[in-house]
Amino acid sequence: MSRSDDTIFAPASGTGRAAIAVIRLSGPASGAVLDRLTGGRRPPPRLARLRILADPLDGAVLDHALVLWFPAPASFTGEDAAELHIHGGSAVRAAVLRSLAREPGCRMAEPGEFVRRAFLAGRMDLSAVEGLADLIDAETEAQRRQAVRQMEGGLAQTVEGWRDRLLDASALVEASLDFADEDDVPTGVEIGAGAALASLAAEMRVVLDGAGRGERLREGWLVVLAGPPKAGKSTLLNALARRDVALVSPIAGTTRDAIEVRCDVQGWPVTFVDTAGVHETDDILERQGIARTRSRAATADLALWLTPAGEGARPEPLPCPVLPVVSKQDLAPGGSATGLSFSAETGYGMEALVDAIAARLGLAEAVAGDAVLTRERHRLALAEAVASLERAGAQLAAGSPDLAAEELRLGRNALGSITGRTGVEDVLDRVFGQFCIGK
Ligand SMILES: Nc1nc2c(ncn2[C@@H]2O[C@H](COP(=O)(O)OP(=O)(O)OP(=O)(O)O)[C@@H](O)[C@H]2O)c(=O)[nH]1
Ligand SMILES: [Mg+2]
Repeated sequence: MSRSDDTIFAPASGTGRAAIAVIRLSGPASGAVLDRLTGGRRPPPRLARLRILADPLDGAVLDHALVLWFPAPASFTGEDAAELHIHGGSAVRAAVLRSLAREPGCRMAEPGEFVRRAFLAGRMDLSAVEGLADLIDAETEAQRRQAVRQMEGGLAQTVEGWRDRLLDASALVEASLDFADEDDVPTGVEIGAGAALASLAAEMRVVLDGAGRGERLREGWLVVLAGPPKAGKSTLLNALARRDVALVSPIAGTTRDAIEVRCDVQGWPVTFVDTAGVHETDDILERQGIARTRSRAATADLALWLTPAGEGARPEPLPCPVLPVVSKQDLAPGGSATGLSFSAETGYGMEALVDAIAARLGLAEAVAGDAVLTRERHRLALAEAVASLERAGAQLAAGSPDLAAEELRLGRNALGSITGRTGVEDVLDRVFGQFCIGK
């Protein structure tokens, strides 16, 4: 890790041509750099001012920019910080970055370094940092809601509440150590602490059992489109994606490779996989494609088995739940087809199809408002904490408060690691590494 008293800078907006680009700075030299770029006209704190930015080296005008100055500690990182809202062309950006790089004590930020500084300054806990990363990555409405909740401290508040109660119970146990009598009989204090621990562990276990839901929403669902050749799988994928991603043709065996598209289904992230038609064939490429269909289905949450209207359905067994549907409804409207029928060409039945997919995946129930754990990291830490509490309870009951006290210490550390209070050095790089430069 580079020196933390460096002043760092980076573009905070995306690359490419745009109306404006934002460059942020953070660190002790931020104010001096602003003075040098603006000819001594540093704006008042937290008020945007239009300034001419000039290269301190030769006075050449770089751009006209909106400039903001955030003196410590009231900034995102808690340090002296600044923002330059410059024009969003690549040459403008490059020129301003070049000038900044020449300023003494300044260097380009590493990915996630602004957030890392905010965390180290105590401006955000680790779970809020993860919520922020998820918010930036959120592709759907449900993901955005979950990320905002976590960024605003939903998880941190729950965990800190548990940690406080655990501290109280630990204090009781530690106190009883000082008055330990010789026989191994639990005292009244220990029995009280044991009861408090049991109810706390039970509460934590409920949240732990629901852990999959939050992780699920971050990762999304996988739905395979399967069926015989020419059933209209690729046409359906294009309709779901609302763009032409897969080749469509009247020739059987058009699709050979699996094509995946991430879609937004009523706010939920669902990846649809278009696959090769499943049938007997000698074509070696097609056979590989069919093998791929089966292997994608093995990790899928659902497969739609498409049968064109008017044809007999012969769904092949697949290693995931299968929802049989009837495609090309326009070819046999009013036909006797049973089950859900749709036409990707005319749009008939498409809404009902999407509803049926959402229902089969259980999207609406997937994340109740209170899903708090969103990552494996949280789940493992909470599982460790619950296990420690349960062991501590057993040791208290067995009259070994000293062993129980040690378990409770482990439990506190495990809980603390979720918000980044304790024992997180090893996860910091992973958490901050997921940000792009400028965040
Ligand atoms: N009338 C009608 N034709 C359709 C519909 N959907 C697809 N087709 C036609 O059916 C043919 C096959 O469509 P594809 O989407 O390529 O079928 P596929 O299941 O991907 O076929 P393979 O990739 O070969 O397995 C094309 O000529 C499409 O235009 C539909 O809803 N109605
Ligand atoms: Mg196809």
